[in-house]
Amino acid sequence: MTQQPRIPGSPGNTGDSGPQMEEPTTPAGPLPPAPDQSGPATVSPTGQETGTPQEKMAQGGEFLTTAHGARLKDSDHSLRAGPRGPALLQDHHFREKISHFDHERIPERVVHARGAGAHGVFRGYGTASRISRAGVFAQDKETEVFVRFSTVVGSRGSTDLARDTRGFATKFYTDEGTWDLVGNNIPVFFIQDAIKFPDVVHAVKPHPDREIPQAQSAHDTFWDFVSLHTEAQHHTMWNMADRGIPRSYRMMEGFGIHTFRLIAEDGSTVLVKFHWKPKLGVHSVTWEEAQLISGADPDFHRRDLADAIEAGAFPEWELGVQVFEDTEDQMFAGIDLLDPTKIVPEELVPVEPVGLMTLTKNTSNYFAETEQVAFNPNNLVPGIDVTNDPLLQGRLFSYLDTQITRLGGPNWNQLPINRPHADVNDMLRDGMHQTAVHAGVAPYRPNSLDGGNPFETPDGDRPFIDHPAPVAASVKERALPATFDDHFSQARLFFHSLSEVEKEHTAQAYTFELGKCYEQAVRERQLRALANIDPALCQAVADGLGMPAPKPSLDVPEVTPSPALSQVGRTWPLDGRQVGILVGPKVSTGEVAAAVAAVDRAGMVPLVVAPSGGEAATRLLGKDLMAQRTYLTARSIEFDAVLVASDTPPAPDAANGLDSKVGVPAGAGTVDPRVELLLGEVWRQAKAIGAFGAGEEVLRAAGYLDGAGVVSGSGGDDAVQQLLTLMPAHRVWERFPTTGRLAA
Ligand code: HDE
Repeated sequence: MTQQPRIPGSPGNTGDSGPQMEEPTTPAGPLPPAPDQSGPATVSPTGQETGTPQEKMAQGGEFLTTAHGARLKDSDHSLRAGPRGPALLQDHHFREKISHFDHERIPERVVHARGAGAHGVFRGYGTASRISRAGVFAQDKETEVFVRFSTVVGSRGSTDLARDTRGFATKFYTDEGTWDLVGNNIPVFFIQDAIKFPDVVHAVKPHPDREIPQAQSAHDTFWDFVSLHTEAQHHTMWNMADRGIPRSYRMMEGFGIHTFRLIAEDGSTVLVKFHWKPKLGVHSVTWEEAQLISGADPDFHRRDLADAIEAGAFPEWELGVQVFEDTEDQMFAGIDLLDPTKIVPEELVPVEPVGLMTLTKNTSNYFAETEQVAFNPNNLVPGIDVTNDPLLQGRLFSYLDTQITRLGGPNWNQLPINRPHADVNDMLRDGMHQTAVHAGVAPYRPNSLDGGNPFETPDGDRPFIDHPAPVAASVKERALPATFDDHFSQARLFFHSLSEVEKEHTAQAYTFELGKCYEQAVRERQLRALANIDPALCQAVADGLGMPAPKPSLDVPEVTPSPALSQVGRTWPLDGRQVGILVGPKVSTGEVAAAVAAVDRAGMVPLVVAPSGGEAATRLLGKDLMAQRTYLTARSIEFDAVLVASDTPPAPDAANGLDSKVGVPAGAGTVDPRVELLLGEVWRQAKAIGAFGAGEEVLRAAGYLDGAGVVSGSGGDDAVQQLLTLMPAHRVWERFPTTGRLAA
């Protein structure tokens, strides 16, 4: 029996009992491996395939066996000296099973431990072919990709919605070798020189004595570091802004951060910065939502990505480049292109699209794919090269090195997910976990014994070329150029590019984080840094902390805002957004069906929320409609808008809501307290709210009917059409309170 794919919002999600699966009784053959899961190349140096498809499968045969293939009769009882006797050492199956289990874990990544991955395809537009010889950019060329999104700070089991930077790492399995673009969702980094990386990571990780707090930057050591190393202020500002709490991996930008060098067919070069632009726009959750999510659904981003792909709402990003002349000084408009704490505003140099990435397939084994995938900025292909960015230079060492511990040896490239899709003939031999059976006797060159194989690639056959970039005559020293010295003006540029609401959120985030610090000296030092970025922001945060605001110690520069940095003011597609439709006893099923159909037509996911599930929901809604959530299992965080489709009287029956009536005086209110809670959260999260029919009474009774971003329709379809006028802006921005103090 094959398991039905689970559609987001299907009955299995209500927490009510879903369809019973029968236990299969007939052994079925193994599934064939997916192309990217087939075993590592077992190609001999002379190009002979040495592995049969059967040998390359991870699992084969119908019956349970030991690891050496002996068929087993019983895997549920250990071998013992009688039913009440001690276990016997000779039980090889028990020892093998337990021992393998004992070694199932590998070290988690030192940073970016928590992640989610998906497969997809990248299609070149051909627009970059004039500046790079890399085949991946050729017009309509399709290249398989694997993407891993991640948080940076938390452990593997931590929450998705921590305030943090997100990793955005893409492996392009190109015909010319694997290209890894290992980026983040924030275009700048904390430090300018890789040698400080262990320091910043030690500072942001939990305190070493008690290992608290998990997955958070709101603690003394982090703010101690960033206030002492003021180059971190720009990146920190992005973290404190809404970018630090994305709505979805599907709604994040990605950035290569460093400046890279592209090499064209004729050998000419340009400098570029890579940008991933999500088709769905850049969106965030509110801080309250982030905190709710961390408790109610810590897998929120992981689930959102997998559900969207499973439902066929394939996430898409356009890859773009900002192109700069490869000049000797590598500067643009006073910005040092080698300084990874600086951006070049898009208004000065537009992002030119070069291809489209579509994620089309979820992983089938988290460990084999998302955990074992190993990214490496050294993985470059002909036509893409590095620059001397001192952060990038250090990464070129770190990623190769880290996999040796994490994946247990030097052969991690042979793991199916890391295996290049181009031919490999590398003369690397042996080592831990070697799985290739190399033929031949001469893994060296030149040789005469293996027919001279492998040969070096002549120019015409597209070898990787180390671009002969000139190296300025200099002295050996531990120093960065003076052009890296300005740590504040771009943080100010970012802050001044935000809308007033986004600025308020940023001020609140600083206040929250510094409020969690115990050391007064750390808070004072960070306020001094804020004074040099923006005195009004410094004042707002100081007020929140109940501390005096220091004066700037440097001239606060004039900046020209970059509107592209704000998330407010544009409209975006709604694919895969979720709309909760609340129903109650007096529901009109025809109108609910119309609302469901309208949400579906808009490319969104309707989730009907009924007082309870199971047969009671069927009695209420009839056979053609299904309740995906109940008042008890629904929570505001999973809805992008809510439509109240009927009355929702106070919970009649304690068994349904358990403590839902606690604190509600008898006879008070006419709305179910669980619905009131839901509406209150959705209101504060500034999401669109709609109603029709008796639903309007619910909104009136709860006090929301005349509020901003609340609409009512004549029926189900009309109410959804009204919601559709609000949702493309992502939030009802005017609902957020502002103080006026950061308006300028
Ligand atoms: Fe990383 N980084 N990093 N990093 N990084 C790792 O590699 C490192 C930096 C980024 O999903 C590690 O395999 C150093 C910038 C992502 O598997 C490690 C420096 C950017 C991922 C490492 C940096 C990144 C990592 C940990 C300072 C954005 C997750 C496990 C020079 C451009 C990839 C691993 C995945 C992972 C080192 C700075 C992005 C230890 C030394 C800047 C997305 O090698």
